[in-house]
Amino acid sequence: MTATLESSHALTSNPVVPRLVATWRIAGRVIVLDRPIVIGVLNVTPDSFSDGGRFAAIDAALEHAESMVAEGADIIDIGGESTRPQGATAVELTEEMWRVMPVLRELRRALPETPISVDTVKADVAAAALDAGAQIVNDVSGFRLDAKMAATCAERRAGVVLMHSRGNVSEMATYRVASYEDVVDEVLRELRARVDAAREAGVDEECIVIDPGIGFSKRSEHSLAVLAALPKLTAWGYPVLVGVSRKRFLGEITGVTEPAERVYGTTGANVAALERGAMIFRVHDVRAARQALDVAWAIKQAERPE
Ligand code: PMM
Repeated sequence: MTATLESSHALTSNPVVPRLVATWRIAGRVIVLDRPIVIGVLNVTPDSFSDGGRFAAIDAALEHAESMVAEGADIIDIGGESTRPQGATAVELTEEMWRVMPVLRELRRALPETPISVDTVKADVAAAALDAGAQIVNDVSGFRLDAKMAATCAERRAGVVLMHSRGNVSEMATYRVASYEDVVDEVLRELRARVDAAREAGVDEECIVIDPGIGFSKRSEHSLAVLAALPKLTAWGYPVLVGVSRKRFLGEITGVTEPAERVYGTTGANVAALERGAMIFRVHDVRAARQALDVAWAIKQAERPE
């Protein structure tokens, strides 16, 4: 672990010592984690192609990405395979490429300064996206499902998000694989194994971000326990990402059944995660996340020793 990463995380609860800043290396660029990083979600699944033709869909995706950047997104995460419990059937490689690549190429042209992440479990999609200018691979399987994924990312020195989940694409967002004796211990152990595997395959530690996988093979009580225990994850020294946006556990707590209306619950969970050391936030509602996290962060920065 580099001094920068270790020191920054070790010092966040000790404001007396000057704070060093953590970084995330992503294919030749560096993201400085000196404030919360907001990742805007750009799903290019069939639902997003449902009205209008294909070109209209690409235009709409671009417009959506541009508005997320205008609202304060630091990174755009583009995904062509749904993991939602109701809609998750594995997508063929050619179909996923067809969904993701044209949008990604246009995005690269329209927003040359914005880092692009590709949300995929397939090494071939990751390779094509990285070669077309994406810098980050966000793998919700933590490199479990494609044996070539780690080497694909390592060769290109891509930024990687290693997320905890269990099972394959069609079961990972369900409760089928959600039985735990001690959810925090097991998630930590299983995610550690993914980090170790990535390191062994040559992924640079400065490229790694870890994610406990909120709502993935986890019931609400599991997601809450894992969020409460985030300091155990941040203690490893890798930047921590959380994806709580609009998720089912928020609906179960608040009674809000429509995912798009869960922005207040999302905000609460993001701020609670920031307080526990998460620095990267994957969200649908960028404006709300940007403002809430910037304010919570400013308060944290104003902490004084007792
Ligand atoms: N959640 C979803 C998809 N991709 N990636 C990461 N790293 N973390 C997450 O929590 C995550 C993810 C599912 O959410 P969506 O279907 O609403 O995009």
